[in-house]
This record gives sequence, structure tokens and C-alpha cells, in this order.
Amino acid sequence: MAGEDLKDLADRAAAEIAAAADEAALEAARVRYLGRKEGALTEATKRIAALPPNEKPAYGAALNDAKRRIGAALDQRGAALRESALARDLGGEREDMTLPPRRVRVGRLHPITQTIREVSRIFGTLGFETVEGPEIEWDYYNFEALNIPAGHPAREKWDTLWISNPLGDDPSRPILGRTHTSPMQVRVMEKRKPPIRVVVPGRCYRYEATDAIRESIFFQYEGLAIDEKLTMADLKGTLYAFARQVFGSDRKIRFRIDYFPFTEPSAEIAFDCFACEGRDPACHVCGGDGWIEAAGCGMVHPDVLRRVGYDPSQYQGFAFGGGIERLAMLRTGAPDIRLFYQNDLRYLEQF
Ligand code: 2NM
Repeated sequence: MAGEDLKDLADRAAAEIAAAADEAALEAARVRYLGRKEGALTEATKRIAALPPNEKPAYGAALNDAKRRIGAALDQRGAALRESALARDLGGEREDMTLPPRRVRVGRLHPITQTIREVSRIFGTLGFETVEGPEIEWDYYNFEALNIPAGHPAREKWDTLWISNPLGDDPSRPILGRTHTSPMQVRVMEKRKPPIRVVVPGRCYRYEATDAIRESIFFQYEGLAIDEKLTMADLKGTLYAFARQVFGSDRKIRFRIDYFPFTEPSAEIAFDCFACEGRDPACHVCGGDGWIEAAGCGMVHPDVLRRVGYDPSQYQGFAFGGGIERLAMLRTGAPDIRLFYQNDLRYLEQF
């Protein structure tokens, strides 16, 4: 093959390559001309050896020229094919500048978080500091320290979610999802000296069948005050002030005797119904009772004080506790506790 034939070959190749409809056709053309085994130029290169020496330089130059032209044609067509494929992919994604802007959705705090902060703020005005503690607790802090030894019937009432202890499964120190936030009150008493005024909001766990007013994972707030000469009157005044800040300045408060292992005496607190004030026998908030039970409370049991090293003849304490979800349901009129945790924004956005 002479130099002139090589030029024809390159012309033919360039035309074929420029007409390649897609990447596959382009690759077929590349193999046909530059393929290592039977490519036309590869074959032509092998012929150099058989040429008379004086023809070799011109033939070699024509060969190189053909290779360069075919390579350039491949590059050019390849780039063009890739570009049109990209344009095809992006074709439907052009920015339409006439569209209205997307609505920006501003987030907000979950109603339970809002309620926790409101409780903390109100007790803050009464001198209580908010502290938090571990959700996974030792049996000691959740039960033993609070006058609830193994076998005590209160352990049944707080059907408990026990956890196999990853720190060696020591059965003598069982751990559990705390059933109330009282264990943190004990930790505070161990660490600090009176006077103490803390409120502990936090997540708690009970082995509980869920319904409209019960969840196995829920939030509590508990308060604790320890000082000299504290009495039930201080407890009443504190919770009275709380009731009026949450449910209105004309609230009345009712105490009735109750039982908790860790307080003596113990009481249940109810507020008069903020919706009907006791006047509507069909009231949707209090059910016609006129009172809304909101929390439990009492004077800290002397044995609990002694266990943390306080002398009950010098220091007395009062404590109280209630459910955050119950407060939130009363505040928002929510009909079912489960709505808080289904995370349907259409519901949560209302608060
Ligand atoms: C309640 C009701 C009554 C309470 C008692 C204590 C502690 F640690 F001081 F003993 N913490 N929380 C308490 C008392 C909690 O919740 C219904």
C-alpha cells in the first residue's frame, strides 16, 4: 500500500467515524481501523518491513499522518456523542424561572419539648434548677433507694423493662429503663448538700399496653426541695403557684391522701377544671368531675433521706411528680397520647 492509499484509508475512516450514530458504532470503527489484531492501520504498519529502504520514510510519514487523523476523528466524535447524551439526560431538567418559589417550611419544637420547657421555666421562677439524668438506671436508684426493695408490690405497678447488663451481666446490679425520674433526685441528694431545689424532666419506660392515655415510653417531670423546716405548706404553695401559671390565675387546687413508698405523707394533686370550672357535667376536659388530677406529691420519707446521709431531724424535703404528656394533652386538647409520637406533621404543626 502506497502513501496515497493510506490517505484514502484515513479519509474513509474519518467519514465513517464522523457518521457513527452512537458509542457502539464508534467503538466498532475504532476496532476496524486501529484494532490491535486486524485493524487496517495495524495491518498497514506490518508492511513496512517488506518495503525497499528508500520508500520506508515516506510510507512511515503517511502512516503516522493517517494514525493521527483517525485518532483525532475518534476523539472528536466521542466528545460530541458524550455531549449530546448529557444534553439528552438534562433535557427535562431545565430551570423554569417562571415557577413560583418552593414554600419554606419553618420547623418548630415538638409539643412535648415545648411542655418540658414550659414546666422548667415555671419552676425556674420558683427557684428550681432543671437537671437531667440517665434513662438507663441501676435497680438501686430506681427502686432500692426509694424504699422499694425486691418483692415490694410497687415493683409490679411499675411493670419494668429490664435490660441485660452489657457491663458484665452482673445479676447483683440489675439495670432497667427508669420507670420514673426519681432516681435522679437520689443522685442529686447524694452529690449535693441542702438546700436543694431541682426539677427533673425526662423520658421514662414502663412495660405497659398502649392506649389513648398510656405509652410505654413517656416523659415525667419530678421536683424535689430539701431544706431545714420545710413543711407540707411549702409543697402546697409551690404546686399552687405552678397550677396557676399553667392553667390560669384563678385555679383552685385540691389535695387528697395517696400512697407512695418514698413519701410520707403522700398526696394526689388536682386542679379545678380550667375549661368548665366545675359547671359542665358533660365537660370534654374533666368529664364532668370538675377536677383534673395532675400529679402526685409528698414529704420525702425519712428513710430515703437517711439513705443519702441526711439527718431527717435537721432536713425535710418535699417532692412531686407528674406526666408531661398529660399536661401537654390538657394544654393542647389532644385526644390521644399516641398522636404525639406518630410524627405526622399535619398533626404536630398545629402546636
Ligand atoms: C412523685 C410523687 C411523690 C418523688 C420522691 C422523690 C425522692 F427522690 F425525693 F424521694 N422524688 N420524686 C415523688 C414523690 C414523685 O411522682 C408521682
